[in-house]
This record gives sequence, structure tokens and C-alpha cells, in this order.
Amino acid sequence: MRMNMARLALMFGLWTPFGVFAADHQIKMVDEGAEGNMIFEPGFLNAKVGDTVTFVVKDPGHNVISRVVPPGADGWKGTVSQGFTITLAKEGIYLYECDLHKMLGMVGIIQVGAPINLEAAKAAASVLSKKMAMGAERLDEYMGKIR
Ligand SMILES: [Cu+2]
Repeated sequence: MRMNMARLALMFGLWTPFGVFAADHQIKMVDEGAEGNMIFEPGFLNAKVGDTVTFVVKDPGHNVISRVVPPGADGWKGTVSQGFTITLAKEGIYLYECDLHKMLGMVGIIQVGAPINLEAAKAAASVLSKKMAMGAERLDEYMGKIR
């Protein structure tokens, strides 16, 4: 029995779970990184809806807490001892920090699709950078990468 290609493609599409094409990104928590100390690597990440991000413990003693997430997305908070994975369920900007070292610029941004909550992210980044003893230029650099 022969099957034409269109039909085959349709069947493949129907049978392929959404998650098959999702990527898992890794962000390391680092004491002394190539671009500075007390830093997430990479500090800016571009991802797609449905992707996951695993925060990897390169050096212990950090945590990852969301400060801004897109409307409808779940925030997260917790001490990270053995890594930690989040799913990027909604489009927009995710701004997060290490609560222990945010004053030193240990913050990060994940952009998923269009930056629909950019104003909220800008407002939070502005508040955050004023509290920083150092590393505010790092946050500015990440914010500048949002397209
Ligand atoms: Cu930290």
C-alpha cells in the first residue's frame, strides 16, 4: 500500500509530541566567570516557548529567584544545591537573580519570543540596578540585548 508524502507529513505532524523540538538550555552559576565574578553564564539567553532551562551548579552557594516573568507564567524561588530546571511556558521576558549576590550584579535575563512585558522588565531592572553595589552595567548590557 502506497502513501503519498503529504499524508505522511500530516501523520508525522499529528503524532509528534510538542516537546520533541523543545531545547534544554543550561545556565551555570559561577563564582569567577569569563565576564566577571558572581555571574550567570550565559546571563542573557534567547529561547522559545516550551524550552526548558537548567540552572547548573558550577560553584555552590547560589540561588535563582525570578523577579519578573511574563503574564501567566509561574515564577520560581529556591535554593539551588543540585541544579534546578524551569519550563518557559509563556512568551516574554524573564528577569531573575541570585538573592545572595544580586547586589554584585548576579542577575540574568531570558527572552522568549516577543518581549511583551518589556515595560515591566525595564521598571524592575531600574529598581534593581539602583540597589546594586556593582554590576549594574552588566544588567544594562543584558537589557540591551532584548530585541
Ligand atoms: Cu549567587
